[in-house]
Amino acid sequence: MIGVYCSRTKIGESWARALAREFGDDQVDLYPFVLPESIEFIACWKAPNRLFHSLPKLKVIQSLGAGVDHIFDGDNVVEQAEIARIIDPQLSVDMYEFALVTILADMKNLTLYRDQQKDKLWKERRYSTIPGTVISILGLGVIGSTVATKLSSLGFQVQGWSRSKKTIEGVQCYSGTGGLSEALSATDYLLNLLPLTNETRGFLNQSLFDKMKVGAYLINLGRGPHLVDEDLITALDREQLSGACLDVFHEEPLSKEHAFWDHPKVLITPHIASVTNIETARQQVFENIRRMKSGTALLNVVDKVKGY
Ligand code: NDP
Ligand code: OXD
Repeated sequence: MIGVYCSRTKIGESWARALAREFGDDQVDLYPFVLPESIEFIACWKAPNRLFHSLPKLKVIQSLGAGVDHIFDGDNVVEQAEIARIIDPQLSVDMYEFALVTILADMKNLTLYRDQQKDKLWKERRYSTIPGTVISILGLGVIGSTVATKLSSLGFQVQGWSRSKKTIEGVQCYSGTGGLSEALSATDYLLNLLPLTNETRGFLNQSLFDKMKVGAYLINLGRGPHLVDEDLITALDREQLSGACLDVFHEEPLSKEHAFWDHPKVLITPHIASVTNIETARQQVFENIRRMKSGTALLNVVDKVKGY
């Protein structure tokens, strides 16, 4: 039996329909589960804490997104089950497009002019150009490496940082703490595409901002808890950073009381940079169900020790 849990109800229903078409209605149990004791495979996004501990036959936990922090953070890792995630070229391309438009909008001062328009203010500001702009990407995994390659092919100067050293054509790759400081000091745009783990939580903090080129711009596309919110506000207020685009937050939706909403240098987007597309991602989920049944190695398995 295949269980489906998605915190976004409509998306859960769409996955359940797609799975039922492929494997039969009687094989799919959409939360709240009717037959929890029969579920062997769960397709999930942000399931309630410890839900999977109540599924005695569970063999596979399939994240319906690229990230798996919702499984580790939610205390939903169960010893007997493997964890798999979505790896889909469409997800990487969508992320690239989002990063590109965010960077160009800031380079050409579009949000500033939108604000000035409200006051009918005609005031020019210098803009920057692609060859003169340095972009640094934290995380050179499936998504980060695609974003890096594509931005580099447009003519940006691209640097990237990861746990293990990478070689990517057109991208200056760094690893380790020394390498990171060097990369940050030259950065105009910092794009976070790290997974959320115990090691990366709170990584975007005051000490990192202090190492950045004055006036750099932060784009957080990873997870909310990568960022120490108060440290960002301080860095923006004392002009260490010129602005930030935030797509992910500690709490989603972002609380109406949060200081980010009214901050003139913060652009908020509702965790929409790159969304799993059922059409392009479903085959790998179907394939993992078949592989579980035949006892062969799963696709896109997550390392339970590393947590990503
Ligand atoms: P991957 O697992 O493929 O890549 C992760 C990268 O981060 C790897 O290069 C890895 O290094 C590096 N990394 C992990 N831990 C550390 C560390 N402690 N220090 C330095 N580098 C580290 O992930 P994806 O590229 O598929 O996705 C990245 C994240 O993007 C997701 O986890 C998710 O949080 C976020 N995301 C956000 C979306 C949105 O709409 N906002 C949509 C999709 C994803 P190494 O290669 O050496 O292992
Ligand atoms: C993901 C996400 O991890 O949507 O896929 O953030």
